Amino acid sequence: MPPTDLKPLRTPKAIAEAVDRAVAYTPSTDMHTHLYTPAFGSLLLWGVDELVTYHYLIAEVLRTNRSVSSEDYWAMPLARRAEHIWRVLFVENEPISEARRGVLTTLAKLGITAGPNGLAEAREYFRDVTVEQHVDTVLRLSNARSVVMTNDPFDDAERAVWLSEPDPDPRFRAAMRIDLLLNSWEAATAKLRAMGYPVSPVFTRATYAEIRRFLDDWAERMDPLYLAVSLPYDFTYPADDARSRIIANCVLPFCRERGIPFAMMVGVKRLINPALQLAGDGVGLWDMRSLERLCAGNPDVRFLVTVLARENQHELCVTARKFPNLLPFGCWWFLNDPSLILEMTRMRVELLGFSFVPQHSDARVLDQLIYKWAHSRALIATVLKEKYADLAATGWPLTEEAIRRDVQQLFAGNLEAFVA
Ligand code: HDL
Ligand code: ZN
Repeated sequence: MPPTDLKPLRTPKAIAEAVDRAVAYTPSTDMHTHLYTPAFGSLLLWGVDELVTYHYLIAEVLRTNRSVSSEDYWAMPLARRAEHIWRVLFVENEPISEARRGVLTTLAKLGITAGPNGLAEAREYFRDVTVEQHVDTVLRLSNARSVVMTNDPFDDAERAVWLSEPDPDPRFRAAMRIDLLLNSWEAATAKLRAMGYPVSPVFTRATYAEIRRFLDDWAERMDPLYLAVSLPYDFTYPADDARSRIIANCVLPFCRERGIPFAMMVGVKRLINPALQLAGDGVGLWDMRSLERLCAGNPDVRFLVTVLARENQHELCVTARKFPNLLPFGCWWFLNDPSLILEMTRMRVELLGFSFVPQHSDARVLDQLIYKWAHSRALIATVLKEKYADLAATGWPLTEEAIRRDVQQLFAGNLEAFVA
């Protein structure tokens, strides 16, 4: 980073150049991904065949070439699935969508010239690359300082790795994910009992204690930055259901006593087309009065929240203005598109200043960090240039030092402070 100039930046051009420098140089903390350290083996997805068969692209290929059904698609081995997607979505049709452009951005930054032969060339590139080398390459190209995983103690494969006490990699931090506990209590009781936590489907004091013991044991093992859950669009709190009982009697006390935030990702309409499997989820509007009640009723608990419906974004910003213990984050899933990232980031700066986390990658495949951060950095820079130019137009003495401080806050500082 060149020495910053404390001379006020007066022209849009000078401001834009300072923003580009700060955004390019500032390392990010990626607060939500589905990545793992190499110690987790095949749980960490990487390489071009995984990149090309990302579930976003499965949804697109099935509608673009309807002659191949989802059953036909899933019957193919991975390599054939990748070739099918490449042919339909990149060769026979322009790779114009965000998920397709992302693949090409990643290949280009890896030095693989993207063209109709890109899949074959990329396979050649990956032939003698080790996963450890690739983690270093991808984190460097993404300028990601650290990556937060999604760690599910109910997942048998992942639990086995944790129990083997894998070597930690300080660049990868844990987040404890409890979807089964909060969204499928019946199934969770069976798993908890099998893990040695004798809970009963009926909520007794003993059952609450066993759920807490489970959360404490796994927090000791994982040292999570936060406790996370994906909740459906019709999530209501409080309600006369298992989810509300567990949140009130276990989750909120756990977060309060352990001093970590509760991260709620709300708005999924699970499997509106089951045939698409991971690609089959839809989106729904959330009645955010539940968020108001949670934030108002628990001022000593910090909430990280991202919502899936575009139509919920303005209310999330307004609610965050009312509750300092609420930190909005990211342009999640169906919102991770240029037109919506620009709209949401402008709204958030206008209503929240810099007191939010503008983006997370949600990367499922290691290589995606490259494009998800390249695309978002450019978009966040676009908004910052507009807003700083508006600020400078008031005569305010804007400096590059201030811009660097603000960008560090957005890309890492806000989250690190909120989880500390
Ligand atoms: O629940 C989640 O964490 C979501 O991000 C889902 O994993 C979703 O399938 C996804 O990958 N979105 O990007
Ligand atoms: Zn996710």
